[in-house]
Amino acid sequence: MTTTLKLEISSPHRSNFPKDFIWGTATAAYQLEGAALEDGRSASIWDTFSHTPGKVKGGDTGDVACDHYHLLERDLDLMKQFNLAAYRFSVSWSRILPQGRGAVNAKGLEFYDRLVDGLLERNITPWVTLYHWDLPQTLEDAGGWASRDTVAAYLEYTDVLSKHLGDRVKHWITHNEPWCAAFLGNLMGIHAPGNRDLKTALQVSHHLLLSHGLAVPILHQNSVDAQVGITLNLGPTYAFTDSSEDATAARTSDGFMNRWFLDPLYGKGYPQDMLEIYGAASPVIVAGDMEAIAVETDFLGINYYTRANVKHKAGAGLFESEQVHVEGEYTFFDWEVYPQGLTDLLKRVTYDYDPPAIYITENGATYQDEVGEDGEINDTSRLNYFKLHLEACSNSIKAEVPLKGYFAWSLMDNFEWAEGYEKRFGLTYVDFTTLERKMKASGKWYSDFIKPE
Ligand code: IFM
Repeated sequence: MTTTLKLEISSPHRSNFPKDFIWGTATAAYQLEGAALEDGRSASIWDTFSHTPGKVKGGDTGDVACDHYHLLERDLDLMKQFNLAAYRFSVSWSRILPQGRGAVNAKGLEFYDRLVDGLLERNITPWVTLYHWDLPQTLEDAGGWASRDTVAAYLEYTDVLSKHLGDRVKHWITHNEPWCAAFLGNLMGIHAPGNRDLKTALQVSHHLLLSHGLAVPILHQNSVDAQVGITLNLGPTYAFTDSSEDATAARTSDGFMNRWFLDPLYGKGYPQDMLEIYGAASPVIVAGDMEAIAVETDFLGINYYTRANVKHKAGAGLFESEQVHVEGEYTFFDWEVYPQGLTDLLKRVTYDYDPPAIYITENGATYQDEVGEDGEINDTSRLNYFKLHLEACSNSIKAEVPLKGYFAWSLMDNFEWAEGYEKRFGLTYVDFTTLERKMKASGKWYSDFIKPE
């Protein structure tokens, strides 16, 4: 079913973005690559999770996904057709170090050599995310991110990968959305590894942040003149009414989603109000951890999709609050389309944390695409979603936010985690039976918009 956004569409102007603004698209290894157990790759927690009955819609797995591993050359040409200046992808840790640490898999490195070299040959700058949720299963079996040993393993992986690619890759993202890895995976149990325990989730969040902090100097050492940052999924939270109870509920929700990660990264430590709420479940912190987490970085990556409207509800969970479904436009994920939230968020992050540079490392929407009789995919809603959010970006730049680039999510439809293949976020349509790719109307518009002038 093709839906059309009713929000008033104001088209962004390319001239409102600086000449050196970076335009890209983003993907992640498990969502795209397939070849799950080929050429020495071992299972990750997402292989285990997706093969566990009942965890992913339709029993879908990333075994084949978009088969990007085998269709690499074709996909590189597609990226060129998109006029991309940059391509953000993640590396599968279990392709590089199948046991999590120790023996290095040469075939795994070769695949990323081909990807990076293919990008550079096409004048596309590679942006590498080290960890996009796919922990090698062997490390999970040994305690996963709740164990401090996994931090050491991640640093070994970082060292191996950046020594190998550091001569050609100059943009590194340590983690993608640690909130999701920690809380969706360990508190809500809807992502791998599927735990439901607050203390575990908080300890995981601390170790993810710590591993980020300790990885930054390794990346700088192995990749001279590199730009290094972390990507957070941030969502501005709005109080449903003017009442002080709703204001507190919104503040707590902001603490859970945003401040729990932003504050320590920018040297403020974990927020006191959240530590009080978490009490005995708060993470174990070793002397020196907070200083390591607050290491200076070159940029902050922000993934923005929607906002939260929150109201107080006595007795409702730990935070005594609930999300309100306000009237508005929603995507197929039931996420509100709220571009003003992006401008609000960018201004607030700039004001409160003053990062040297910000990149939107993901932004996009899922709708139920239809292939027309002429074979075209006229995804007007997604196209309008992009227009609205690019306009929000240009408004932020006018307000002096140091926004330096934008990566649309995603280059193509792919494995949307617990939602399987039902939720399509691509600028390119993928037929998951034939694996044919076809640029959607949104993709054509985006490639035209970002074309070098
Ligand atoms: O597909 C995901 C991606 O892996 C992380 N950020 C959000 C996207 C859409 O849900």
